[in-house]
Amino acid sequence: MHKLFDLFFVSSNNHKYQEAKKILDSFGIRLGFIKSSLEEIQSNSLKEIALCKAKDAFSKCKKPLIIEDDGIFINSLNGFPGPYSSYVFKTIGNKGILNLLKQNRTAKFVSIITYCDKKILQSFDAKLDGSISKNIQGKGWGYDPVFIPNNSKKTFAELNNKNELSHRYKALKKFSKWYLHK
Ligand code: ITT
Repeated sequence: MHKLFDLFFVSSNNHKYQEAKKILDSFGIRLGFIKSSLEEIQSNSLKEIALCKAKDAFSKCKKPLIIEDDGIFINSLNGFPGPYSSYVFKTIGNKGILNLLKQNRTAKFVSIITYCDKKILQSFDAKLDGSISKNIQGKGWGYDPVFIPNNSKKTFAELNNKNELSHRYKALKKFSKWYLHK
């Protein structure tokens, strides 16, 4: 019998899964979804948080899986919200972020994908440089309506090729190269 999925994405965030699935489909990897809130330690390091999430996910699911930890880092705010991006989005949201910014609007999105199975725990990271728009532009989830990647005039929410250039795409591309040759 053929397996339906090669591996699973464990997350509470369906948007992240939908994008990861499309991206991995394009590399020939079939990604299933296990919706679950994972233990998130407080740390300034996305990689440490990702490792902890992956171990927690594996202890719950016992299947080959990936998890993802992301952050948006704003230069004029010394990298804030960084590892706290999810909490900051839920509390002050995009309007709150726009109110904090003046001239320097440069920022980056970082993604860490961590793979875990019985024997392996391995992380892949990527960043995408860009800036924060002056207004909310377009409809999208999370920070998509305010993040403009470099060399673009549009936000992630306005672009139709986000999944071909995002921080998530870049980290999953690294992961795929490794996964398909392991
Ligand atoms: P998990 O259950 O997978 O942890 P989460 O939403 O809490 O889901 P993170 O801890 O990685 O995920 O939080 C990062 C936050 O950054 C996320 O909640 C979004 O608000 C935001 N974010 C991450 N990637 C994004 C993207 O591609 N576009 C817009 N916002 C994004």
